[in-house]
Parts: sequence; structure tokens; C-alpha cells
Amino acid sequence: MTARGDGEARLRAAWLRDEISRHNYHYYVLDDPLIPDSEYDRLLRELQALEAEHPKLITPDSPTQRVGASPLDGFDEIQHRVPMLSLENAFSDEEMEGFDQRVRERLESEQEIVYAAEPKMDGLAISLRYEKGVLVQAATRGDGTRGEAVTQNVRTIPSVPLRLLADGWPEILEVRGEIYMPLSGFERINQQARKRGEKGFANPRNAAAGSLRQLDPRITAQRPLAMFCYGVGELSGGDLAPSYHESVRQLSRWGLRVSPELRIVNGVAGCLDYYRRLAERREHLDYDIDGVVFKVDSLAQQRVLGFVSRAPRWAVARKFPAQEEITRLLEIDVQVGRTGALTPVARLKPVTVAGVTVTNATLHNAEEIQRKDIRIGDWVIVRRAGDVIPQVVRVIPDRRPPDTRIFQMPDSCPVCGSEVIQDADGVVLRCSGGLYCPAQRREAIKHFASRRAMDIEGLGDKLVEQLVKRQLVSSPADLYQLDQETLAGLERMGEKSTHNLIQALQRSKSTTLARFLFALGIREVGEATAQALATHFGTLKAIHQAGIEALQEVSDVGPVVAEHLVTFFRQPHNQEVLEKLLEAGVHWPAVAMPAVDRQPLKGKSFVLTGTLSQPRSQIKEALQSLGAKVTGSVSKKTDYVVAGVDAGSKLEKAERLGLEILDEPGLERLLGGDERKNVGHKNRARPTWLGDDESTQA
Ligand code: 9MJ
Repeated sequence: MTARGDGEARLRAAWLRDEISRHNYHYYVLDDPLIPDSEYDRLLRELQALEAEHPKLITPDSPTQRVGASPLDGFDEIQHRVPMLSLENAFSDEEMEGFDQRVRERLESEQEIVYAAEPKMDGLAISLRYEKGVLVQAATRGDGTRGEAVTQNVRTIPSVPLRLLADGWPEILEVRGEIYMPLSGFERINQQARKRGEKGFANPRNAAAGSLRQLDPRITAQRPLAMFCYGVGELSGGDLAPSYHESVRQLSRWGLRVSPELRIVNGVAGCLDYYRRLAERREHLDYDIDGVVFKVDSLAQQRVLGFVSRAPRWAVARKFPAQEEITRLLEIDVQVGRTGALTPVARLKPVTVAGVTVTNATLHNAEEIQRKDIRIGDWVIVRRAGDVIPQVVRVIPDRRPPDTRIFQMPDSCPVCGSEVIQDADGVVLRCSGGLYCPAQRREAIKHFASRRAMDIEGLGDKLVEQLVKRQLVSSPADLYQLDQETLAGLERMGEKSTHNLIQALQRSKSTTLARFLFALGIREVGEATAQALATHFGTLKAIHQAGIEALQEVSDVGPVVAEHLVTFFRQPHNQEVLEKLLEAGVHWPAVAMPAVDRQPLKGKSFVLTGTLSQPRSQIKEALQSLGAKVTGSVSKKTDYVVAGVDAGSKLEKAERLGLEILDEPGLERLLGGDERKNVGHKNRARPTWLGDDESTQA
């Protein structure tokens, strides 16, 4: 390669920097990449090579400088010219009403106040200073007046722009926001730490703080950190829009990442409604939040309201109730699950966590108990996260009483006495009793009846427990033999509930192949796998007859799942149960398949964008089963773009390129072309689940 002329190299480097920054923004800030990763890597490598050849071309805002500078001796202290404020808290609806009333009184407003609402991130407050659009300093909040410069560390965070995009930014712009670690990243780095024999971080907030306070930026660079921006400190040589939400929109235009949850709400009623809705969705977010922040949206009104000591009068944090409490671990019992797995469960001295009394918490497995050094009698911290089973976070070693006992897993099943065997992974212990074990039987039946399986309404856990205990039911097939008289003899079964249950059992017989497969409770066959198997093979017979290899042709079936399937169908006991279920009248419409070698969408490439009414994974699977390729970014080579609600830049790009765009009905038409429509089903006399036609009496 000939060395480029200096001028040409400078131009190329500048172009590459802009191009990489633009893609960085689309990938990390908008979460909507324009090009494949390989293409991005190629651009970055070209810039690295160019800078290696011409070191003079390296600028502090070059994307190559994110990998982490040399270690520091310590962090410089910096002074915040505009103090970094904290927030007043509200712990109840009444306190929120009090806040709103104070705001209205101060503003002498008869009208409802317009508030901006957004999640309260549980991370670290950070200030980013941009001069002429270039990031020159990043600092922690510290005590609000003095913080520490963590510039080199923050530079490694991909969602923090090293240079602002677009135009119109003030000459000096200090942006404030929260740096946090996404939950998925937190799990990953903790797993890696454990593999190395280290302890890992207690929670994502500590992990983010620890990562940001690294003296070696190269370590920070390897930590999955992200940032949401929510405010402005110092500002000169430019201006902001007149409201909070519009100024946040401006920040976003300049390449800064802002919360997608930001909404405008009216009055305190709007605030309380937002709070409740977000609280419900809290567990589905990929980051920890500890409440909601409400801010008076008008910046003019904010100025009138001003500050008290260190908090603005125009904002409040409505905090979620505490989710961790301390209690005593009284005993450890062992539960036997549907597949025989033994799970140690902590019996706790009852404690109220976030308004709910907690008496049990899962301990997962023996390894976890050992790792956390949990002993019977310890004082422990219990966490309840939404409707998830409560967890023992850790013990409080300082409070350990002298008489604690070390727990050991049993070598025989605590329910049926069968031998306990260890899974190949060496972590999970299992009862070898199979359906001989009443616990496994009970769990298998609960699963069979559950909403996403056969959906037998009214057959709750307590009822299943009674049925199994009284030996009225020992397999799912026995459920369909239950009669009015038997059911009426059970606790809490009046005439009406008995009648309803019989009806529900009857209704449940009409199902789908995918649901039925899932309901059987075959190990590792979840809903998605069951759906994939049903779509791929079309009939129960075909799945039963498929060997290990044929099964692995299904998208998410590997050797382990294939082995479980073959083992399941080989068991005479299972064959008998299947036969009885079909005999009882369980049926589904035939899944009419294209011949396996006919893949009508072979070679076609699809991109899914926007919110669709089914999980993307399901749509993707359906498309893949017809031979299509599903990719993440739109290009000239894309054949179809499936656009759901609120589709954004991918849809725009598809329109620009003149690609074929499908809405959901359009996609359904494509997927449900004539050859794939569910065909009608015939009556038949004999259960023939191994026969030619499974479409049964309906
Ligand atoms: C957090 N922690 O998410 C503020 N915050 O505004 C949001 N914090 C804040 N805003 C002014 N979303 C001071 C602090």
C-alpha cells in the first residue's frame, strides 16, 4: 500500500470519524443500527490503521480513543460551576399531592401543572461538559459542588458522544444524566467474575460505580455501561427550547441518549397514573429504577420556582417502596419440581417487603448456598422484585448467631425416597423417581393445566394437590376421567365450581399442537420450542418418529433437547398417557405444512421493525421455517420490511429505498398462503395419534 498524502489522509480520517460517530449513535443511542457490525468494524479498523500511520491525526474525539487511556494515579477534583442538585422524595400519593399543591401555590396557578415524567434511574449522576461540541470533561456528582473528573472512563462508554451531532448546540453545554449498568450486562459480568473465582458485584448500581471509579480506563472500557441524559447545567453561547421535554428532545438530536419513557402528564392525577403504569412495567426494564421523577415542564415556571437548599422546587422523585428487608432464616427445606430438580427453599421469619409478607425465598441450588455462605439460623437480606419469587440477597455476617447450622442437600428424594442424581452440569440434583414421585406428578399436572398449556380454568394448584394426594389423578390423562360426583367430594368444590371445571376440561380438549406439546412438560421444551416443532413437523406422529438428527433441523433444538424428546416418546408410560389423552378427545386443527423441502420464502430477506402483536422471536421463527432470512438492518438487499406500530428509522429507510413494506395483515397473508392454512378436520372413531391424520373431531 502506498502511504497516502497527508492532506488525503486527513480528509479520509475526518470522514471516517464522522461516519463511525454517526453509526455509533444509531447503534447505541437509537438502538437502531444502519449497517451490520462487520461493516462498522471495517470502518473502525481503517481509521485505526490510518491513525497508526499518521499519529498526528489522532484527535481526542476520535472513536478510536474509546478503548481506554493509560491508568491514572487518582481522580482530579473539580468544582461544579452550577451545583448538581439532588431531588426531594415523595413516598406516598399524599406526599405527591402535597408537592403539586406547593407548586401550584408558588406559581399562583389555577390550572393543572404540566409535568414531564421519567424513570428515576438507580445509577450514578454524571456531568458531561461539551465545549464547541467536543466532550472535554466528565465528572461525578460528588457532594453536588465538588466532584471527581472521570473523563477518561466516561469516554469509553459507547452511548456518550465524544462530539455532538447535528448543529445548533450552545458553545458550552454541560449535560447531566445517569450512568448505569443494564441488568443483562450486570448478569454477564458477574457470571464472568464468578468463573474467575471472584465474588462479583452486589447490584448493578455498585457495579456501575465500581466500573466508573477504576483508575485504569481500559477496565472501564470492558464494562457494559450506558447513560441516559436528563438535564443541563452550565450553558453559554446558545439556548435551549422553552420546556424540559423539548430540551431533552434537543439533547437527543445532538446525539445524547435520553430515556424512551419520557412522557408529558397533566396534574397530579397524570403523575400518579404514570407512576402506577411504570411500577407495573418495572420488572421488564433492562435497568434498575427506584422511582419516577416528575419535573415541571415549563422552564419559565422552573425559574420562578427556584431551589430550596440543594433540591429544585420544580422536581420530585416519587420513590418505589423499599424492596429489601432483613429477617431470620429459620430452616431450609427441599422442594421437588416438575422435572425432579431439587430446589432448596428458605423458610423465613415472616417479614413485610414492599407491602407483601414474605415467608419463603428460593435459594436456587446447593452451590448458591455455599457461595453465599448461607446457614440455617442466619440473619439475611431478602429482596422481592415485583411478582418474582423472593430471593435471599446475602447473609449479614456480623449478626451470625453462634448456633447456626450448615445445610446439606439430601441423597434421597424428600418426597418419594428415590435416589438423587446429579445432572451433567454438576449443579442440579434430581429425584430419579420420575412420575412415581408424587411431587413430580403434581407439578406435571399443574403445568399441563396451566394457562399457556391446556388452559384448564379453575384447576388451581390447591385442587391439583388434593387430586394427587387422594390418588384421584396420577397423570394428565386422568383429569379427563373426573366426573361431577368425584369433584363434588373435594374441599371447597361447590356445585357451581364443579360444573365450571367440567366445562373447562371439556373446552381444553380443543387445543393446538404447539400447546399440547408444551403441556406434556418434556424437559427443555418450552413454548417457543413447542411452536417450532409444531411448525416444522406439522403432526405429533412426525415428531414422535423423528430421530435425533431430524429433530435438530428445528431452529432451537440442539442435541440435548432432541435427546429429551426421543427419551420422552420412547417411554411406554408416556405413550400410554398420550393414547389416553387422545382417546379422551384432545384434538387440534391440522397444521398444514409446506413439504419440508419446499421453502416458499427461501432466499428472501426480512427486517422486522416497530411493535408487533406477537413476540418477534415467534414471527422470526415462522419466517425462518419457510426459508426466509431475518436480519437487523435495512439495506438494498432487503426484500420485505415488516412494520409494526411506531416503526421509526428503519421504516423511513425502507421507504427511501423503495422496498416492499408489509403491515401485520400483509405478513399474515404472506405466511398463511393457501398451502399453509389450517385445514378443516374430520371426525374419526379411534385415537390415532400415530395414524395418518391427526386433525381430529372438533
Ligand atoms: C434520575 N436519577 O433518573 C434527575 N434523575 O433532575 C432524573 N435525576 C434529576 N432526573 C434534577 N431522571 C436533579 C436530578
